[in-house]
Amino acid sequence: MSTLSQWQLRAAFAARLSEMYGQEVPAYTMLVDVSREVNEDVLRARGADAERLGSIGRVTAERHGAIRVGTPQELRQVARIFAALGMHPVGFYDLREAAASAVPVVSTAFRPVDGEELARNPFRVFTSMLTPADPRFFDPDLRARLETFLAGRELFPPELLTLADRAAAEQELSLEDAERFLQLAVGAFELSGEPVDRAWYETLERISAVAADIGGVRSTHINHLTPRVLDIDELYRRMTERGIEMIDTIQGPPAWRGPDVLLRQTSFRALAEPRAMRTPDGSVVSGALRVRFGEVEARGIALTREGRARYDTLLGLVDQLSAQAPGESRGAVARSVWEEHLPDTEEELAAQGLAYFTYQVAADRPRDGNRPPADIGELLRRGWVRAEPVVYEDFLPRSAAGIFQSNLSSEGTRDNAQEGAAYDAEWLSGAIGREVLDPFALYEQQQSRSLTQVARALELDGALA
Ligand code: OOG
Ligand code: NI
Repeated sequence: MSTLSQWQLRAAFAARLSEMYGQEVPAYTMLVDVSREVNEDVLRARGADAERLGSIGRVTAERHGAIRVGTPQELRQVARIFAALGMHPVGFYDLREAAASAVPVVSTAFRPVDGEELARNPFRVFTSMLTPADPRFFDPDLRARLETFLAGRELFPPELLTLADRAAAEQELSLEDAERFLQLAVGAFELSGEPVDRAWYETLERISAVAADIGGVRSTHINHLTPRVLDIDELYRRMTERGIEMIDTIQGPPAWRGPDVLLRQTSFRALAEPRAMRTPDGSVVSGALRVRFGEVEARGIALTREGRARYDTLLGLVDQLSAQAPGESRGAVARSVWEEHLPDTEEELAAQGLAYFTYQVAADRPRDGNRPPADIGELLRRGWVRAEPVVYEDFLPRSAAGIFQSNLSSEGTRDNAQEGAAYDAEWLSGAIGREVLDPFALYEQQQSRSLTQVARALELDGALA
């Protein structure tokens, strides 16, 4: 092997980032170990069923990272690095209003988009960009200072970007270039030893801890790296038993009897990390910052637009009912809402068009000489085809905001009397210089391609829908 392909670069980058982050944040290593133990136990207990949403190999290696940058230019550079790894921007998340605390960012996720690439290595990175132009957080003077500060820093060395462009253009790198690229790329996300200007950092911190983490320093760093677990309730119990103080909830859908859908996540605050600080008189003292955290997630089936609308409505209903019954746990309220309003089998989720599946002709389909029915529901019922759930590969804005918020020590400030700066997926596409893809369209495509193949294999005239 004399070259590394893009997926091999992606897998190597994820593995090296994980090794680096484990050295920086030891609690991460514990989280990865406990996740692996839980996954092995679930596999033993549930057998093949445990792999319904991904092979154990994929799930064990699976991580998402989170990074935060300051400007559209920095975001464009990040996009070039991820393009080298076969990762594309998917989804637009506006977290500025999704949290009670000040989280002045808009985000997207870089990830592989086609099924084969996802199966090889699904590494994804939730990427947030600061919004200095939003007057609810930054007055004109602070905005100007912040923009000047950001314009004067360089997060990614030119050599890294050149190698990234080469990998994207040629879809591979020589071993030597790959080694250099990986070193530079991992290095760009390492915590810097350069002293932090304490007065500047604190000025931003008064507005938002997230703003200080992004715009208060001259470098960037990985904020967290999240393993995937097959039983997040059990993981939560085991981490708590080990003395790790988790945030008080698991975000996203509740634990319930039906299929896992979308994404459930929980986290804990990492320890304060020593950072050199430069004081106003120019001397360097040792200080500490507590900005990084540990997070873990369980993934479920991707919901269609209708399914997602149902999910959002149910969350609202859970809020309302929990407010009316303060004595009851939110989890219990959510479970009963779910049981009342969401079908509890994959078959019904598919039949009602609430979730995405891919379809294959069954190897043991009936061979009685009859023509297959031209209806997907009938084909499933009569054993002609099988359905496989499509895994949710994206994020949830409300959960993301909840995770940001629960790990902040101060609320910061947001002046709601001001009109917020407008951002949307189209704006972000323009800023990045690449189209921000619509996650629903990607899942839909996966499903409809499989239906086309089934129709062809069974020689059905019309299209299946
Ligand atoms: C990103 C927070 C969101 C998730 O998994 O929803 C996130 C950040 O803290 O930078 O990572
Ligand atoms: Ni995360």
